[in-house]
Amino acid sequence: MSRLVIVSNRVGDPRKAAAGGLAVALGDALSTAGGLWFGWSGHIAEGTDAEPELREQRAGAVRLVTFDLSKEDHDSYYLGYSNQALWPALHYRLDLADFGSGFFAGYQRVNRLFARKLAPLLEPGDTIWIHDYHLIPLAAELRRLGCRQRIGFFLHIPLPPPPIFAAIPGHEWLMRSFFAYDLVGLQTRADADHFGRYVVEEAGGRSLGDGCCEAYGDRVLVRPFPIGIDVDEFRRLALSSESRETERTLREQYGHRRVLVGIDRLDYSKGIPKRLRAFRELLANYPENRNSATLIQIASPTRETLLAYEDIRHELEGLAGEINGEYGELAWMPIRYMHRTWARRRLPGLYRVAKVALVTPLRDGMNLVAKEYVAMQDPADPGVLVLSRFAGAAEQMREALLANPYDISGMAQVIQQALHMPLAERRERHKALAAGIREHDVHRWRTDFLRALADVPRDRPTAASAPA
Ligand code: GDG
Repeated sequence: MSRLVIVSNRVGDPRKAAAGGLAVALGDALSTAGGLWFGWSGHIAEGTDAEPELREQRAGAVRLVTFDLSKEDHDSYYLGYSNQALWPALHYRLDLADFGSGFFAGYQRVNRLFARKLAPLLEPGDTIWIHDYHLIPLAAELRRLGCRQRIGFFLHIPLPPPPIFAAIPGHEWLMRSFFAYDLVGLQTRADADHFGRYVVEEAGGRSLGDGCCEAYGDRVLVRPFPIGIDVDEFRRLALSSESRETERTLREQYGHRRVLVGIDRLDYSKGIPKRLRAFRELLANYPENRNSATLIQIASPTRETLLAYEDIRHELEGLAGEINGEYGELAWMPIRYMHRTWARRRLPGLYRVAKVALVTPLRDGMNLVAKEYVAMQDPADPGVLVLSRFAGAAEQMREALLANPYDISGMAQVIQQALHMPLAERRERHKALAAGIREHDVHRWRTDFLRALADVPRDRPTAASAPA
C-alpha cells in the first residue's frame, strides 16, 4: 500500500477529543497506510521574513508537519483570497466577494511555499490528497517541482455554474490548476456537472463521459464523492457523560415545549437570519406555537476579523432580540441564541432533544449537521429534518422536508409541517434517511476517493497542464 500524504490548510490532530469526524476519519486513513499530514500550524510567525521552519509531531503512526505563516501571507492568502474572494464566490455570493489587490499574489505565493516545503518530504510511491479551496493550485506547483506522484483533490465547498465561476478574476488560471490533479472530487453530482459545463462552455474542451474532462491539452477525472459522518463515532459521543447531562438538563428545562435546533458556524452561507425570520413568521402565522416552540440556535464564532462576519453577527443579535421582545413571555423565550462554540461531546444531547432541526443554508457544499441530527434520533420517535434544497446534502437526503431558504413564508409553512408531522410519517422518513447516512458515511467517502485515485490511468504527461 502506498504511503498517504494529506495536505490541508489546517492540520487536525486526530487524537484530540475536540477533533471532528473529518479529522478522525482522515487520521484513520493515515494510521492504516502510515502517513503524513501537512499544513499551516494556525500560527502567525513573529515579524520575520525568513523561510518558515517545519515543526513535526507524532500522533501514533501519523506524522503531523506544520509551519507558520507570516502576517502578510496570512492576510493575503488566508483572510484575503481564500476567505474574501473564493469562499463567497464559490458560494454564489459575488456581491460579497472582494478580489482585492495583493490577495491573488498572496494566494499564489503561499501555494508555492506549501509546495516548496512539502516536496522534499515526499517519496516516489506516495499518494497525495489535497483538501479544499485554499490549495487549488498546489498540485500544479508540485508538478513544477518535478513531483510525479498521484495527486487527488477534494473541494469541500460548492463549485458554482460557469457564469458564476467565470466572474472570478483569474478563473481560467484556477480551472487550469485543476488539470494538474489526477482526480478532482466534488461534493455533488450538480457540482461535477458545473465543472463539466465550464470545460465545454468556457475552456473549449470536451466532456468524455464518466467524469473525464479534456481541456488545455490535458485530462482530469472529476467525480462526486459526497462526504458523510462517522455514524458510530457520533453515536458513541452520545454516551458521554457531557452529552447525557446536556440531554437531561434540556429535557428538564424544555420538557413541555417543542425544541427546534440550529447549529452552524456563524457564516453568511448558512442562512441563519432568514431562518430566524421564518421562525418569526411561524409564530405570527401559526399562534398555536407561541409559548411552546423554542429555537436553540448555536452560532459558533469563525473568521471574526472579517467585516462580512461582523455584519452578520450584528444582524443576528438584532433579530433574536426583536423576536424575543415581540413574542417572549416571562416563562418562555422563543429564541435561545448562543454565539460560542459548544463542546463537541454536548452536541448529541442537543440533537436528541430537538423535535426539528433547521438546516437551511443559502448554499452549502454538503452540511454535516443534517447528517449528525439524523444519526442521533430515536428511530421509535424521531425528529424531523428541515433541509435547504441548496445544501449539497439535499441531493442525497430526499426524505427530509426540503425548503427554499429565500422563501420566508414558505419556510415557515415547512417548519409548521415538521412540528406537526404524524409519528408514522416521521418514522418512515427517518428510516430512509438513517439508512442513507450509514451507507454513505465518511469511511465510504474516503475509501471511494482513494480507490478512484489509485485506479486513474496514468498515461498522460503529468506536468503539461501546470499554468504559468
Ligand atoms: C465545510 C463545508 C461540508 C458546529 N458548531 C459547533 C460544532 N459544529 C460542527 C458540526 C459539524 C461541523 O462543525 C460543521 O460542518 P458543516 O458541514 O455543517 O459545515 P462547514 O464547517 O462549513 O464545513 C460543508 C464540510 O466542509 C465537510 O466537507 O459539509 O458544506 O462548508 O460537524 O457539528 N462543533 C462544536 N461546537 C460547535 O459549537 N464542537
